[in-house]
Amino acid sequence: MIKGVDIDAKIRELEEELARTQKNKATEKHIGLLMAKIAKLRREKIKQASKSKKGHGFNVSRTGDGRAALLGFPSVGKSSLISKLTGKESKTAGYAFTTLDVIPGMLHYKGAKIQVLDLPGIITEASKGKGRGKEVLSVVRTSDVVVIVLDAEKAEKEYQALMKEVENAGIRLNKSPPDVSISKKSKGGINIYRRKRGKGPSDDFILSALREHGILNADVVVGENVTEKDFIDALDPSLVYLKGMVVINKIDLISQERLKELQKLFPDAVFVSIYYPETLERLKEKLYDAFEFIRVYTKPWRGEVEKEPLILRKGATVKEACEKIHRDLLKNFRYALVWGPSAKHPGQRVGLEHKLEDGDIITIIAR
Ligand SMILES: Nc1nc2c(ncn2[C@@H]2O[C@H](COP(=O)(O)OP(=O)(O)OP(=O)(O)O)[C@@H](O)[C@H]2O)c(=O)[nH]1
Ligand SMILES: [Mg+2]
Repeated sequence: MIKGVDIDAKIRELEEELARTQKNKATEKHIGLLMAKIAKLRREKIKQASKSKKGHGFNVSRTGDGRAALLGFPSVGKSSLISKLTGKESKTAGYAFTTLDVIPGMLHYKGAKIQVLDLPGIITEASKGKGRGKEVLSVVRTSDVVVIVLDAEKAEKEYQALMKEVENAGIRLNKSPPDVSISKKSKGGINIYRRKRGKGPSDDFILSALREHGILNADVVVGENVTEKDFIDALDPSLVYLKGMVVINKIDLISQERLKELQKLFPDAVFVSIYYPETLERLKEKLYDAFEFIRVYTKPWRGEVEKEPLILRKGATVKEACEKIHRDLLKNFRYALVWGPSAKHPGQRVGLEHKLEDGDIITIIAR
């Protein structure tokens, strides 16, 4: 295994070479190779980061219906916000790196329980191991929603720097996995199919990126809007695709003009101050919305529908509902009956893979 520092040096070297390489027909192959190599080294780094320093307060067990992580530079107000959102006291102070561990709090909102993690502030080059950034980012990877917290006075710069760290840590926010499918085969070479002719990375780029991953025989389908970077992402099974939201804090310290400017730059951001309670209520609501929770009601066989719904994420299946009800239910599962939006007809009989929808009623039949 290559050691951390060597990987950094190697990545930097390849990145410099990539920056130097003029893009044209003749170099496409080489660019594909470089990008694939960089991605592979990054993956190695992430793997090492998640392995190191286990049991130092960075492994918080998952409870509640979903997990959000507060990510930001030091002193932007992450700990202050978690206290306001969840009532959990996390030390706050006017100096940087007040928080040194992962502090979990629980936000109860509209019947859902959201675990919110306060994290140590990260600094530039966190993904390369500066500070405890690598570990912080590996905790972020375990969350469902990433809350990027920015200081209103320097939001633009912070945002750019944080997004770079997030990307380098193998996290993709508000994106779906690229529209690329790769079916490996034992012979026949590489066959490239395009959803739209002439769209997507060049054949040379694709061939050389695949070769770098040891793929010599495969059917590859490339979607219309797939960029070179997307294609490299598609080869990377370690990437996580999470929901992201931007929170801009300390708006009590900026002028109306500055606020207007920020609202233009970050149209989807939530603007808050710990001194403006109504902004914190809005933050709770926006955070809750980001999870896209659905409510599913259980009904015992021949019994009444339970009043308390199960809170699941959008796209959840019967399997996830079972897991939520009881650990052993999955083992003894036979089938389920569903009434409501996801059912073709009332009381439809379904299996574990059936996708549930908000407002469904479900009866699980177990052995
Ligand atoms: N004016 C103003 N100050 C705030 C606001 N939110 C937090 N602060 C102050 O900013 C300082 C840093 O806040 P923290 O909550 O400790 O920041 P943090 O992001 O947790 O910092 P680290 O743990 O070091 O990463 C404290 O002095 C807070 O009182 C706000 O909305 N307005
Ligand atoms: Mg803190």
